[in-house]
Amino acid sequence: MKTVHSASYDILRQQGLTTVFGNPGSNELPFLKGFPEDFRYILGLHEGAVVGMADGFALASGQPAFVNLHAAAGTGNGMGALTNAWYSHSPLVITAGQQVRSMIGVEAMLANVDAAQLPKPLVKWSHEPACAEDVPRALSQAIHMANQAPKGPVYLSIPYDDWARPAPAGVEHLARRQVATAGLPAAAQLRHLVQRLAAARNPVLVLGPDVDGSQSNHLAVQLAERLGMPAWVAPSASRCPFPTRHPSFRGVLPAAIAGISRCLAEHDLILVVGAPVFRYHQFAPGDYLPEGCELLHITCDPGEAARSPMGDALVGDIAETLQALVWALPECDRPQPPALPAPAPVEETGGLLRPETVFDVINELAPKDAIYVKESTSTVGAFWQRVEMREPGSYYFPAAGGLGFGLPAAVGVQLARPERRVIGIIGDGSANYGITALWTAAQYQIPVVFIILKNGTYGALRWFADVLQVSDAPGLDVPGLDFCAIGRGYGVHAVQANTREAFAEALSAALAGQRPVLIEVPTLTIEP
Ligand code: TZD
Ligand code: CA
Repeated sequence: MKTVHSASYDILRQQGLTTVFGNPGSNELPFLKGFPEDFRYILGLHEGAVVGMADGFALASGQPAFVNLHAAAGTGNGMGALTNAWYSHSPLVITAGQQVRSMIGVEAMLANVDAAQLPKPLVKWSHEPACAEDVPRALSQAIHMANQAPKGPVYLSIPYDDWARPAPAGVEHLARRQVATAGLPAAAQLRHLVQRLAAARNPVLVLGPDVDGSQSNHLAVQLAERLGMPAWVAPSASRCPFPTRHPSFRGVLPAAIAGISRCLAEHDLILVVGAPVFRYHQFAPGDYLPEGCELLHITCDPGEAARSPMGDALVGDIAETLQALVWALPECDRPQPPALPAPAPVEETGGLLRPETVFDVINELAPKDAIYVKESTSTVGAFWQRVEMREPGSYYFPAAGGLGFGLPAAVGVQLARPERRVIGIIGDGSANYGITALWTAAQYQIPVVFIILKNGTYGALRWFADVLQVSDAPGLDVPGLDFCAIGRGYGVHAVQANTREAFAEALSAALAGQRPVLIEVPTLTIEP
């Protein structure tokens, strides 16, 4: 007899969700019963790490990732990570075990009261099926919801007595369903875009994470070259959409209203692709656009299009639209912008290493297609300047700034991309929010190189405290952490490196091996 359990595993199998990121409790055991051999269970020791790993896996694979959490407490622990998954358009199918249906009302232990309400507003869809027979269909719906543009997390609460129930008639139709989207602009819309771009005197390209998410990086390059446009990365970058040593590359825009207008002052048309307009952070009021400048926005997210305070938007598939634009744009004789000069080496004083030096060594030694998962907030500018990224899918940073992404996501990215080396560059503050992912890396032998930049402080908050003129805030330093001891405690080989040479040696050794390694590097604090 087909059960809700077997029908649901069929759906997961056919839809390619055979990796389960989870942390189990009693409500989830009936789901895990008879766990099929062609599935793998990746155990995380805290739900923040579980969702962070799944997030990295979904972003790097471009496919929905399956998560199984424990009731309300497990969901709550995972919700910080959902802030990032929401803004990075990460297709997470999150399930949580519920008490048996007859004991939810009396609020027995582990009853998730009002379960569907709990993860809102950080999911696209949240649901508890009205009866056991509807669980397989709801699971299918969850997968297709998560995977449709704009992709994002969804949540399903499933009472544990549902799994053993018989599956309803017709359930076999669910597993092979395909839901496709057509996202090409209409001919007139495309013509209008082309006309406005061709008429611009000095257009500029601003690229966001969904360019990388749709693997359109090469199309962005063609577009920039076709129109002789400089290319910036949209502020608060969570992915790398453009090769960073291409002559057109200009860097990441500042995350402030006035700062963006200053950087783009000479332009008369800004074309934003695959990013919100804009992900501001520090409040620096000013004009949204430089004087006399217009903005065009291509996005896969109707919410992004609607909430922008300026410009005209077109909602569509990023890859299809860019490809159509590249084909339709006429040749243009505007010269290519000159390449930026390479960054000069920084002076070391013999004390703590500067993060710039650490990045120079990484740039020298890491494979050309290395993937960087970054969560060290004071070193973002230096990293983008100094570490070359060429390939799509080379950079991941928490899209909502919710710390606890970096360390787990590095593990998830490495699981999704075993053929490329993943280097996690994590601050000594950030590392603590997702630290238990070290255990998962050790147990499953996932060979991430974790580089912990230890400056003893929440560096970015020190900078922010200056901006906000708060000179006396408590709680900004994190002294007394020994990440080598912590790493070893979780089963990860760990070394400390205090000099350029020692760091180069440690990194080379880590890259030569095939096991997870943690390198702790005491560093100076620099400004983001
Ligand atoms: N808690 C969570 C979950 N997310 C956050 N973003 C913060 C707190 C606040 N926060 C920041 O926005 S940056 C930062 C904190 C605590 C400092 C991170 O310190 P770090 O990196 O050591 O990882 P730097 O390079 O020293 O800034
Ligand atoms: Ca720090």
